[in-house]
This record gives sequence, structure tokens and C-alpha cells, in this order.
Amino acid sequence: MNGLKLMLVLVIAVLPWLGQAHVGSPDVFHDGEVGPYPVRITIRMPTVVPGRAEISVRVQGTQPEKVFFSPLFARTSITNAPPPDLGVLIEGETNLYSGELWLMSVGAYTIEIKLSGLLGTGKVQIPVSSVPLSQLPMPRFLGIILVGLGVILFFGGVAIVAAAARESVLAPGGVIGKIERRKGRLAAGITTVILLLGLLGGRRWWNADEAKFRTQLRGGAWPDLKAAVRVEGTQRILRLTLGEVAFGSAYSVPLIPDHGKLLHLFLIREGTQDGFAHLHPVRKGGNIFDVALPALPPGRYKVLCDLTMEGSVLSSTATNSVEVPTLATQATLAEVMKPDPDDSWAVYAGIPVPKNSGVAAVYRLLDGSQVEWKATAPIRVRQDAGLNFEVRNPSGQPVDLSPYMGMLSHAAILRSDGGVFSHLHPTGNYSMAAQAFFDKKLERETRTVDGAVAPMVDHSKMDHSGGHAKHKSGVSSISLPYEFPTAGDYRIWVQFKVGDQVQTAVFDTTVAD
Ligand SMILES: [Cu+2]
Repeated sequence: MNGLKLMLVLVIAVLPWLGQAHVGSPDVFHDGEVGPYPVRITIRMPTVVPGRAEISVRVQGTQPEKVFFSPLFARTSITNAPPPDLGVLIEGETNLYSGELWLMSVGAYTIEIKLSGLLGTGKVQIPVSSVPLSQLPMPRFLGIILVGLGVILFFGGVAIVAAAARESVLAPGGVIGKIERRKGRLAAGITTVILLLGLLGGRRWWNADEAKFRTQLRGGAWPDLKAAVRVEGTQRILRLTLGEVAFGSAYSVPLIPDHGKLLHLFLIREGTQDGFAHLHPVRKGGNIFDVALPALPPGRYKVLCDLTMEGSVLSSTATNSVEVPTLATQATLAEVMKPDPDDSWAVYAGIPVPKNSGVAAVYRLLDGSQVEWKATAPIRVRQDAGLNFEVRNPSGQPVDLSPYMGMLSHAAILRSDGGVFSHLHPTGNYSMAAQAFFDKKLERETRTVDGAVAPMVDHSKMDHSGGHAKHKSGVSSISLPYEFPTAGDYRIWVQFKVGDQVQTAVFDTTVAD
């Protein structure tokens, strides 16, 4: 009966999903103006495929009349998109709309949120990745029940066919003779063979299906990543090899650039966590990427590499760790590799990292300026993390922040055991590259034959910021929409630009259940 049991094994993926630029932090958040309406959008990703995404939209200020949600799969044309669902105003709330959407396939989706009302309409695309994280074994009791039912079905089927062959043409009250018995036994034998063949075929089908499912699993970070540092002249060059196991070394993974960079790499010194870098490796052919390391202290570093794949539009984080050697000064040698102008790093050994525990926490940068994480209520799992920061110059005056790679801030969050990593922006924690892809796809597909935009999707009235906060001058505060997925100790790196200098503030916090 082992074959039968195997055939009946159920694959239940009930752990959180992976797929955004993160590890272990599946929910998606967005802050921003959708048309004339400032909103906070939360998408709770389903735990199975197919599964339902739970969407909630909180509107600040003037209320729209209607809120619509619709999902669009990356490989489906907008003309085949399902009609949008109407969001429901939550009872007892004045500005919180919610709804559920089915995500049927494994792959990338965009969830379109559309608001309409007296002030006009607006819509935004929030990319999500629908990928199961883990395969759980079938519970033992369920296996026993299913095997029991299978046995009853098997022998029941054989008995029915045997009885039919034996007695179906027998007159009422007739006696079963030798011939009838033989017919019955023959039918039972043939049925047993057919059912066994069916079971065997079923087992093969199931195993093939399970193997396919396993290839879609994203057990944490993905794809595999090799990392090694070599010293060349005055520089330490980090070489990354992406997806050697997942794609093979011959296949060059096509990637969608995010702010013009194929990879966004974070290096975090292990243990002390007192060295941090946000770098942009350059493709050197195939799946090999190189980047010149900045003046980080030597040691072992966690490597976290955000990417968005072309084709599937899935975004993910590949991780590993790497030993960074000491750099012997050879100042006479020329630079081998020019660093990317947007590369940034921070070394803060000896600078105390403030901890947010209900009262405001202040991080002091080397130049004397201060970053305050405004006081929050104790931070709890799956509740607003209150990531609101204010940047002041050494004399305590608010400073004017400049955009850093198109955003007011880039932030990274890491749980102390490395099990949760997320890359945040003031607009949200999804892949900007995937959002840009979907914006372009929709614009292309909603054009009519003569190149004009179809009136039903008038883009002139749509928010075209592409998720980028329109840069306002005189902004000194940063808000990042986020909810911690699990309890634990977290470190947060908040990056921003003042003038042409990228700064990194560091905070700790403990998140309770
Ligand atoms: Cu970023």
C-alpha cells in the first residue's frame, strides 16, 4: 500500500511566501498618493497556490466613492484580465477598505488598486510574487485515513465488478453456478490489474507533479549565490556567481534593472553588525558579477542580493556570506574597477546604536547630525512598525534631504539571526523594477491600434509617479511603511542623502508577538 499512500500524499504549503526583495517577510506595503488620494495599502500574501491575497486600503483625507482591486498575471494580457473586485468599507471604519483576490498561478502578479470619487480617479500597480516557500509533509493521521479510504475503494471496486460479472445476467432467485463463479473471478482479476496499473500511473503522475512543485519552492533566499573576495591592486573585488545550481552555469539570467542597476547588494558584517554597504555589482559575463569593495573593516559579511528576473518578473533575494580580507596598502597601483557612484557604506564601530523602546531613539552621525526614530508604541508583529525618522543638522535644524537613487530613503531590516531581511523605501517594500515592468506592460497593452490611449484607461488622469515619491524640497522626515513579520531583535539601516553625501543611520529594536 506504500504506492497508494505515496499517490495520495498531499502537498500543503502553509508557510509564508517568499518573492519580494526580502527573506521571510512576505506581506507587501505601499504608502503614497493614488491619484488625489493618499493611501496606505497592505497586501497579506496567501499561504498556498492558488490562494487568496487579502488587501486593505486605508485612505487619508477626502474619501473616494469606490475602491477597486484586480490582479494581473505577468504573462497575461490586460485584455484578458478579470473584472475588478469592489473593495468593501470595513464596518465601524470610515476610511478602511478591504477585499480578497485569488492568485491562481505561481509567478509574478501586479495587484491594481484603483480609487475613484469626486476628486477624480487614480490607480497604482503593486507587484507581488506568488511563490510557495515550503513543502510540508502530510500529517500522519490524514495519511492513515486516506490509505484506509483508498483500500475500501480498491476492494469495493473489485467486488462490484466481480459481482456484476457473476450475477448481473442471473434470473431473480437463480443459483450461482460454476461458470458464473469463474466469470466473477476472471472479472475480479482483470479489474485488479487495471486498478493496479491505474495506481502505478497515478503515482508516476504525482511524483512528476511533486518534482515540478519542488522546482518552484523558494525555501528562504533564492537563487543560489557564490561569493568570494580577491585583492587586485589597491582594491578588494567581490565576485558573485548567481544561480549556478538553479540555472546552470551556461545560462545567463536576464534581469530587470532597478534604478539602472541589475543587482542591489547589501553587505552586513556578521556578529558585531558594525559594517554595512549598499553596492551595485556589474555583470562580467554569464552570471558573474563583480563589485569593488569600499573601506569596510575585514571580517565575515552577510551577502544579501536583491534582483528581479526578466520573463517571470519574480523578484527575490539571494544570500550567502563572504570573508573580506584586510587590504594591504599599495597606494601606487591604479584602480582596477571604478565603484558605482551610488555605492554607499557605513562603518560605525564604537558609535552606539540606539534602541527604540517606546521613547525616541537618536543616532548621531560622525559629522554631528542626528537622526531621530520618533517614539512609537511598543512594536508588535504584523502591526505598523512606526518607522518614522527625522534628520537634523548638528545645530538641531531639520535638513533638506536629496533623493538617493530616485527615493527619499533606502532602508534595510535584518533580524538578528538573519532569518528576516527586507529592503524598504518610503513607497513600500516591493520591487521597483517589477513595478516599472508592470507600468510599462499596461501602458503598452492599453494602447489602441493607432497608438492612442484607450479612453477607458485614460492615463492622463493616472498617477504616473511609478511609485517614486515626487521629490519635494525641504523634506527632512522619512516614513517607511512596514510591519515586522515575526518577533525578535532587529537592526535597521536607514539611508538618505544630504547634498551629495549618502548617510546611514542605524537602530535596534525588539519586536514582540
Ligand atoms: Cu532601495
